[in-house]
Amino acid sequence: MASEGAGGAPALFSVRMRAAAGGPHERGGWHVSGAERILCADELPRAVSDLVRRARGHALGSADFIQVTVERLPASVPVIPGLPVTTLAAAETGEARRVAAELLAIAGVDEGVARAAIGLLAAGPGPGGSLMRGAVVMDAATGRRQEPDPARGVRVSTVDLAPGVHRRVRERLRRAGLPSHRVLEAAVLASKGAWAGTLAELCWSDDPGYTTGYVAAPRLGYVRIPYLKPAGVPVGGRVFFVVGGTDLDAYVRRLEDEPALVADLGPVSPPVPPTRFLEEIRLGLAPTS
Ligand code: WAQ
Ligand code: MG
Repeated sequence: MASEGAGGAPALFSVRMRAAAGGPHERGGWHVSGAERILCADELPRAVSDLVRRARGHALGSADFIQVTVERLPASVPVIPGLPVTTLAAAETGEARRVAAELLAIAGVDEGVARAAIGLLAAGPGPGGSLMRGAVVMDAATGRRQEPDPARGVRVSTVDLAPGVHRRVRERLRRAGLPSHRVLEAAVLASKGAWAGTLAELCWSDDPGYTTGYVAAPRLGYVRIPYLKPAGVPVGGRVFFVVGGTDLDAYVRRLEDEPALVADLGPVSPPVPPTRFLEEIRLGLAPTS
């Protein structure tokens, strides 16, 4: 029987996983995998075992440190909108990165800052070109880094699709021919970022086999860009761009600590030529129209 929260709604639990190889993160292990879920009580056992399996079978190496935290959430969790999903038909990394820079500029990031951020992810955004567990927070006008800990970064946490929506969204992504698990997780994370006040986000994976990245912004939606990274490169990361004068403490608290449920992802569009998408956005057309 599902446990009840105040007011009779089923209680919700945050499930967070982080995994490392070569020891825990705090003792020099390298980060292998992390995940966030929000679930009803009866879904917990299966979800926890899925996360452990995933950490042990990850492309970056099998974890020998896995921490799973299960925490009951307050009775009422805000429900936030999900971004629409568009895929651009970019053909190679040079084009992909030019398009990413243009999208970031349209979203309000200074052009030079956008290019610098792409260079930062390519080089490895952590100290000495290392990977970060979380995201860079960057001033969109000056390029100054704002995250309190530049080795760890800021981690978007306690977010998931609303209970009962997963299957439908996964099905929608699969019908569009997309790797549903990967896209779902990233688009949910980006949706929370947008809700928290992020001007724009840039991301590609540190997984050497995964080359599609994205730019996300309230005005653009979640825009997938194939070949944003060349194949075989084990370096990636995330950059959240914020406008100057953002209350950083409140912003980071929203991303890391305030739970949110994404009502649904927006529509999932078939691949579109980058030039056409850029034109439509400049004309002020919504990504889904
Ligand atoms: N919060 C903030 N930053 C994070 C988080 C998080 N919860 N999780 C990972 N990062 C940062 C960290 O620096 C990683 O190195 C980097 O992002 C990339 O993480 O639609 O898989 O999990 O097909 O490797 C994009 C999907 C996939 C594109 C991104 O990222 C698509 C991906 P990964
Ligand atoms: Mg990864």
